[in-house]
Amino acid sequence: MKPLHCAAVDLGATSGRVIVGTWTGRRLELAEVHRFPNQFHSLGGHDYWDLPRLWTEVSIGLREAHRRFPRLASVGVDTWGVDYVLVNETGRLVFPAHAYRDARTQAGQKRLGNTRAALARIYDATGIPNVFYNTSLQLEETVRRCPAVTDVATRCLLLSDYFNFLLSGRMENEISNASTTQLLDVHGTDWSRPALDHFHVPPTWFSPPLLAGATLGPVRGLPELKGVKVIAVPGHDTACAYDAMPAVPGGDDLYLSAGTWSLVGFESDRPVLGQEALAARISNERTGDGRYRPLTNVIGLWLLEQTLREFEARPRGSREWNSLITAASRLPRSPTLLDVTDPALANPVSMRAAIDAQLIMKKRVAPKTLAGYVRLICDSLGQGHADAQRAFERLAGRRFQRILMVGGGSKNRLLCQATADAAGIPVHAFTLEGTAVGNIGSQLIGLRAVRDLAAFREVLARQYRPTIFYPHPSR
Ligand code: LFR
Repeated sequence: MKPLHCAAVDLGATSGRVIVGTWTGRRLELAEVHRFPNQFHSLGGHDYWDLPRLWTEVSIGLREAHRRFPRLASVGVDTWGVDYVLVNETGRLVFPAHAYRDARTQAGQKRLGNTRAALARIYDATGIPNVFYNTSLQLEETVRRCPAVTDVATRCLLLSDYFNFLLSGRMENEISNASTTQLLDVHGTDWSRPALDHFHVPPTWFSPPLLAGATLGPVRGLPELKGVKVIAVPGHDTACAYDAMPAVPGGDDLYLSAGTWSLVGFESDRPVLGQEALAARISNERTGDGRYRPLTNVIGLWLLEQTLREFEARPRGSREWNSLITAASRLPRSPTLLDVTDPALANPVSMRAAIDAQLIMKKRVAPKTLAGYVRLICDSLGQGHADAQRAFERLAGRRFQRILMVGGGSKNRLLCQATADAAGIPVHAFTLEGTAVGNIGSQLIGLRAVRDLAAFREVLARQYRPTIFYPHPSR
């Protein structure tokens, strides 16, 4: 067959990239054509995304993709979850795009958390626990504080939906990202009226969610890319990362997409619900084809990224990273671990101070060196991953044989080892851009170049060899 080229636009909260996948029928070759940093900006006490800049970077990347691969067949967009825009019928922004770490949802989260009946009702309806970043809480706050927004906004698009709109002119809500909102019906594939009503969100802001794989039309937003198709891939980056797991059929694999967040979970035909699931913060998000991906969001390498900002000796390049990880690995295992579920770690002014404060509460001394913090953070995340694994095993009646790990964190051998040690099962760490690979896989399936997800994963399993970390429980 002739090689097929698909471009993945993959936007994360701290960096974005455009990657072209070339499919030969037996292998997937990746070429990163553009990468850029991303961050939110604070203004007047709130946090906002710079959307014009993101679009500029996406355009640069796609033009470059087209220059290097003139026969580019398609493009798909995935982004981090929960964040959205409010637009009018012409697609014009009518409210600034807030970043999910903005503290504006704190009051709403507390309100819901304090009403047990409502909390259980919303979890039963949506399968999503009460987390500060939920779209539901963000929209509730917007409508409460700026009620006139309901006069001007006609649609709510998750960020992946919005970029699809900018590219294709079509306004759709794709299911995997829709499922991160806490507004989707966990028992079906449409929006949850009880949840929308609870948070005072106008139901007309959403359209019935689209399954991934659908073609939205040709690119209209960038004249150079005329004829290239826009395909609705799983818009949620974590759904894409899970699609890229070289998993064996049968459900014995636990997935870990380790980046700014650690997303620990698995795939299932049914959700994991009930009081215990809520207490374990199990989030029943959806795959692009509408099945379930029960997962727990562990705070992730955000802890390390933010701690590093406070040290001048921030490693540059892989050599320096390597020596930092080696230095941390030589230290003894941390006797006291951080409580990685502590909300004080979500967006503190100083991460180091927030970590130290937790240790002081536990009557422990804070690390003196950067390597000491790295050790503490990796050990604590490893334990957080294992706690999620045990909760899934208990509540979903599964027994996982291995953990498949993708994302930036899979290059951090201390984190991989700490995870294997705490979980008691091997970690198979894949150096692969999971989110972009899953995005491309969905385009290939949409273009009918690959039969289905299982066939795609078989190719990945043959092509990518993992580094395996076996557990040493005594360490
Ligand atoms: C990862 C991710 C997580 C989501 C968090 C906020 O990039 O999408 O899955 O919980 O960001 O959107």
